[in-house]
Amino acid sequence: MVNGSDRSVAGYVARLLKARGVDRVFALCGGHIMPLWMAIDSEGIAIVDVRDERAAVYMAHAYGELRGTIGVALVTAGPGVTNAITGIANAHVARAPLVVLSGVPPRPQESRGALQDLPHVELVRPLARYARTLREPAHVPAGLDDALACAVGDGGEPGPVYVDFPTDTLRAELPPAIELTEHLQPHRRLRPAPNAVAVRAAADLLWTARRPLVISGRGARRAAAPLVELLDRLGAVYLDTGESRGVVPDEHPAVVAAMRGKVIGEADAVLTVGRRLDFQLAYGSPAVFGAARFVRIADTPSELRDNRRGSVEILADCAAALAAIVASAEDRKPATDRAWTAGLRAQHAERVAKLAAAMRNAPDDADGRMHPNRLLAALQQRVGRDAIVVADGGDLLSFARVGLSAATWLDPGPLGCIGIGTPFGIAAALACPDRTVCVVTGDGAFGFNAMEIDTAVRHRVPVLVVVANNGAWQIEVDDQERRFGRVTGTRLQFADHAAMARAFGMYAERVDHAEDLAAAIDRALARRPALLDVVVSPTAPSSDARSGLARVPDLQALDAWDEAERAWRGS
Ligand SMILES: Cc1ncc(C[n+]2csc(CCOP(=O)(O)OP(=O)(O)O)c2C)c(N)n1
Ligand SMILES: [Mg+2]
Repeated sequence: MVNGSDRSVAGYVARLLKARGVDRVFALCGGHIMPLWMAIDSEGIAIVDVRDERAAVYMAHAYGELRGTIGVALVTAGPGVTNAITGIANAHVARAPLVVLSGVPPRPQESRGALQDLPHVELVRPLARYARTLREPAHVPAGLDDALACAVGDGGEPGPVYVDFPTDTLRAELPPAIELTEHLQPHRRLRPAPNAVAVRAAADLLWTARRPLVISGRGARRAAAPLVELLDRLGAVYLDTGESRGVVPDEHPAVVAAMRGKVIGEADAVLTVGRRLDFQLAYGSPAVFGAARFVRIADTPSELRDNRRGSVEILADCAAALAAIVASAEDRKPATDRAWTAGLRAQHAERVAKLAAAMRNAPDDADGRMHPNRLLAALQQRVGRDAIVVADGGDLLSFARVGLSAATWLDPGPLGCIGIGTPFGIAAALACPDRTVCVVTGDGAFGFNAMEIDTAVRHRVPVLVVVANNGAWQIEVDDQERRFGRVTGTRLQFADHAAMARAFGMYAERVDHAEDLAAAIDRALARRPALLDVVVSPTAPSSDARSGLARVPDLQALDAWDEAERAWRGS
C-alpha cells in the first residue's frame, strides 16, 4: 500500500501543495501520475476529475485567479500533456499563476520507446515560466519551491509553470538528509516599492493634465481601492478591459465604457495600470491615441513598456504605486477639465440607457428566432449584477461584452481561446460557492468542452450554463458573407444541447421564445447545475462582426484603427 504521508516524493509534493494553500486539484488520471494522485487525495486535497486535460488546465486557471492563489492541474504523460497545452498557452497569454504537474516514464525506461514518452519540457517551454523534469528526489523540494515562486511572478511575470516527475521518482523516498519541512512555508514575495522620484513625476503629469484617462488590466485586479481613490481625486475618466472588468463598478462616475473610441482619441494623459498595450488597445499607437503622454505602472516589465513607452514608468505593486501617486498629489487641485469628463459621462449614460431599452425590445428575426440581446437582457435581470459571468463565443461574446454587466467577468482573454466557458464556470462555482455563476456561451464555443457538463453533475457544481444556439460559428459566417459572398464550413446545426445535458443527468431546458426566458432562467437557477439551450437568431450583427475583428486587418485589430494607422503612416 502506498501512503501519501510517508517520505515518498509523491507524499512530499502533496504536503507542499497543501502547505501552500492548495485545496483543490483539477485532474485526469493515468498510471504515470497515480502515486501523486493518491498522495494528493491522502493529504485531503479535493480532486476534481475532468473529461479532458485542456479543461483541467482551464479550471485550474480560473480557480487560481478567483481565489487569489495558484491553480493546480494534474495530467498524465504524453497525450495528457499535449491536451493540456492549449490551457497552458491561454494562461501564458493571460499571465495567470498556474502549476501543471505530470509524469514521465520511469528513469530506467527513459528514451527506450516507453509508453507515452514525449519531450514534455521542450513542448511546453516557450509557454511556461518554468519547465523542468524533477528526476532526482533530493532536488524535488527546491525545484518545486522555485516553480511555485515563478508561477506567482516572484521576480518575473506570473504565469504557468510545468513540472513533471518520472513515475519511479514519485515512488522513491526523499533522502534522510532532506529536512521534510524545508520549503513548505512560502517565502514572502518581494515586490519592488514604487520609486519616489517616478511617483512625483507621475502625480505631476496626471494632475496637470486636462483630459486624463485611466485604463486598467490584469495588474489592477488587486488594486481596486486605490484605483477608485485615484479616480475620485483626479476626476479622470476610466476604461476597463476584459482583464479587470468589475474592478471599478459600472456606477462609478469615471466609467465611460460606451465612449471608448472618443475617449481614446481625446485624452491628453493616459495612465495604464497593469495593462499591456496590445491589440485591444490599438498597440498604444499615436494613430489612435494621438500625442497623449503616458504614465505606465505595472508589477511586471511586460505590462510596463510594450509598444509605447511612458513619460513616467513605475515598476511596482500597482496598489502601492496608485496609493503613492495619490499621496504625492496631496491636496493639490487637478487640472482636469470637468466639462469634458461630465460630457463623456452623460453621453455614456445615454448610450447605456438606450442600449438597455433596445436590448429588452429587440425584435425577432424573419424566422421568428429571438435576438441574442433578448437573452442577455433576461439574464441580466434574473441573474443580477453581483454574479460571476463567464462569456464565451464569437458574436455572442461581443454582444455580452457590450450588453451584460457583472461584478466579476471572465472571458477567453487575449488569446481568444474560445471553449473556456464551461470549465471556467465550473471552477468559478467551486472557488466562490456563495456567488451565482452563469456561463453564457455560443453553441460553437460550448462544443469544445461540452463533456464537462458531466464533471459539473458528478461534482454537484451549481453552475448555470446558457448556450446561445444560433446553429453556426456565426461571426465567421458573417465574415464570409461580407467579404467572400458565400458561406462554407462555418455553419453548425441547431443541435439539442438540452437533450445532451439531460443525458448526463443535468437539469436542462430548450427555450425558443423570449417570453419563456424569465421563468426558464428561474427554474434553471433553482436546479443547478443546469443548462438552458436558447435558440437565437444568427442574423443579428454584433459589434465585433461590424468592427472588422473577425477579418483580421493588416495593421490593427479593428477596421477603424487600421484605417487610422494607415493614414498616420502615410501608406
Ligand atoms: C480555439 C479557437 N478556435 C477557433 C477560433 C476562431 N473563432 C472565433 S469566434 C468563432 C465562432 C464562435 O462560434 P459560437 O461560439 O457559436 O459564437 P457565435 O459567433 O455563433 O455567436 C471562431 C470559430 C477561436 N477563437 N478559438
Ligand atoms: Mg454560434
